[in-house]
Amino acid sequence: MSKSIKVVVTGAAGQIAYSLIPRLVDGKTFGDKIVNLALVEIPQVVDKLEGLVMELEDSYFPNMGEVTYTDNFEEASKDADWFLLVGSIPRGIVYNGKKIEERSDLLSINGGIFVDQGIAIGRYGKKNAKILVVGNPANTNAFIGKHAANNDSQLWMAMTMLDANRAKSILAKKTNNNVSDIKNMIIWGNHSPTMYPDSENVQILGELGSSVINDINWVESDFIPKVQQRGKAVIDARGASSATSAAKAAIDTVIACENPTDPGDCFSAAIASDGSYDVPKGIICGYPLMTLEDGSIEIKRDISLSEFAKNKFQISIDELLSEREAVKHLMQ
Ligand code: NAX
Repeated sequence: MSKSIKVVVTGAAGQIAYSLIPRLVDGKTFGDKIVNLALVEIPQVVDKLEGLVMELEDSYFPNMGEVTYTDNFEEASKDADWFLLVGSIPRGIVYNGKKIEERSDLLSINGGIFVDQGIAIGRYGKKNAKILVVGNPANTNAFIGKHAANNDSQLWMAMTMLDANRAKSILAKKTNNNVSDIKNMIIWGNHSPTMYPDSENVQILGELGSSVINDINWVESDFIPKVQQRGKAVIDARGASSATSAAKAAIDTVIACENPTDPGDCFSAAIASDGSYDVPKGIICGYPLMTLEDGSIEIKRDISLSEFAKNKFQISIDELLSEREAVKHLMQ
């Protein structure tokens, strides 16, 4: 009999989740494992999930196990292997009578949510649970959640795979290659407009990006800002934020964690710094990661950063430190 796995998804009635959830049970993301889903929403919209569950049933996914939905995160957390934390309060909405426009307000409100979710995950999630935070501000939400969980055997990540996929797509076009020819794509720092997408250490058909591209003006004035601002460009064009590409990136992250990384490659996600690359310990920072044969996930440590790269990366580290400062009242 196939093994089973339990996956919790928050924000399950939102637009990313609508693309994401079917792919969790399609028999590809978790191989032949039976996937039990626990879908979580806020009380105001949780009933809508009945419709999603009906659609999942009607789709007939052979690998779909039990599907439950709830507004009770603690209940959903019990013995879960994976947590995809997509739900968060977006900028621009009115929350408790106030329009949420400042990043500091966003940090504070979502931070509060992640304290409670972190406590539940630490207490009720599996010992080796993996947590991927998608809801923004993703790195700092993960930082708060990890602190609240207080369970170091679990792995907290914030999603930067979408940024890596965007960067690969731009580099593939620039160099007339396939996206699959681009490896070792690293997003350093914060999932925000300060992120540093690394065009120097990327491998294009096995050659270092620094020698293939060799056009610092294009890198600085075109490539980096395009990756940093791609989310906004999608919003401007679509009238809504990235959804299907964000769902694909979350799936790519799960697959990258569930399977050993090919030698010479890495994948992008933000995890707690252990001091690697001189990043202050504890902040959730975008790094090059590898999944080893035993399933453990490690930072790839042999990347060399140019002075140009170090300067760009430092801007994002400084932003993460200022976000940490803004939420210190939540770190009891
Ligand atoms: P939607 O507004 O469509 O859906 C979010 C859902 O989360 C809503 O249904 C809401 O009711 C629910 N929710 C809010 N608080 C919750 C809580 N405490 N527990 C459970 N559910 C809760 O947003 P969507 O487009 O799906 O985006 C979700 C999040 O992803 C946003 O924060 C967005 O900024 C973030 N993104 C992150 C990306 C990344 O690369 N890390 C890229 C895409 C996206 O912008």
